[in-house]
Amino acid sequence: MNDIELLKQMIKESNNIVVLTGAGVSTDSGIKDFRGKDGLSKESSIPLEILLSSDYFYSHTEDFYEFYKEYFSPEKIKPNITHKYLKKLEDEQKLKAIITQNIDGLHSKAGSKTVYELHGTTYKYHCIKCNKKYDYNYVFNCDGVPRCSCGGIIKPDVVLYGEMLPVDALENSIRAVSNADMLMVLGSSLVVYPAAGLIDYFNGKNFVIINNDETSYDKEATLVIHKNLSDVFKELEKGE
Ligand code: CNA
Repeated sequence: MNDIELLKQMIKESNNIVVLTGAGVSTDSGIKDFRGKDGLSKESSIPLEILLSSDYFYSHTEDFYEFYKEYFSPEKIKPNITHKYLKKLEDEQKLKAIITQNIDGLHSKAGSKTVYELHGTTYKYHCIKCNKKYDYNYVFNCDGVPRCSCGGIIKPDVVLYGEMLPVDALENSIRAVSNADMLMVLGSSLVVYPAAGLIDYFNGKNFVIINNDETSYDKEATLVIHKNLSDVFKELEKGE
């Protein structure tokens, strides 16, 4: 049996699949990842852990937004075959939850319903002074730093480096992984915690990692596929 046939077999025998996704699921939608071969960390002169930190947001708000708006514009981006395949698995009631480190909203755009966004979303914003809510249209149509009607600075509902993860999303994720019979980790370098640590809660049968590069969790997985995600899901679809 080759890798794809094995993966197909695992999906077939599982009824409580949970998927943890990272930036690699969205590279084929045109959004660069951080640590892959064409990742943004190679282009940026300032480390991303600083550029996207809470400290930097408050101390260099203009520079923060200049980078953020160029890189995270949600316009025109569309779900790719991986997002769509996961939506189909949910419709078939095999997949119970997607836990994502991504902030691009593409799983929801693909129609997936149970999505835990551990690092928040580029679609939602709030004023740091009065907490009034804003959407991305408002923020991306403002020049420079977006301001609230009260004069306060508007901040993305994204978890920046140095900030806590949303408690609900984290608790729901732990519960989902603990109950899963299959865990798939897709397109993540698994170096960002606590997201990567969720794997430790898995007690089920099949633990699958699909990623271009090696990860430090590869040796713990039942199946590791070092291939492009779109190619893998195209092959899965072809065989149906
Ligand atoms: P990462 O550290 O950039 O790792 C991505 C991994 O995916 C790398 O190991 C790549 O080799 C692999 N990869 C890239 N493209 C593919 C592909 N097509 N097929 C298979 N493998 C691929 O990203 P992580 O998600 O692990 O790191 C977590 C950070 C990155 C989170 O805080 C995210 O918010 C943040 N991030 C999010 C986005 C987004 O929302 N789309 C984009 C970039 C970074």
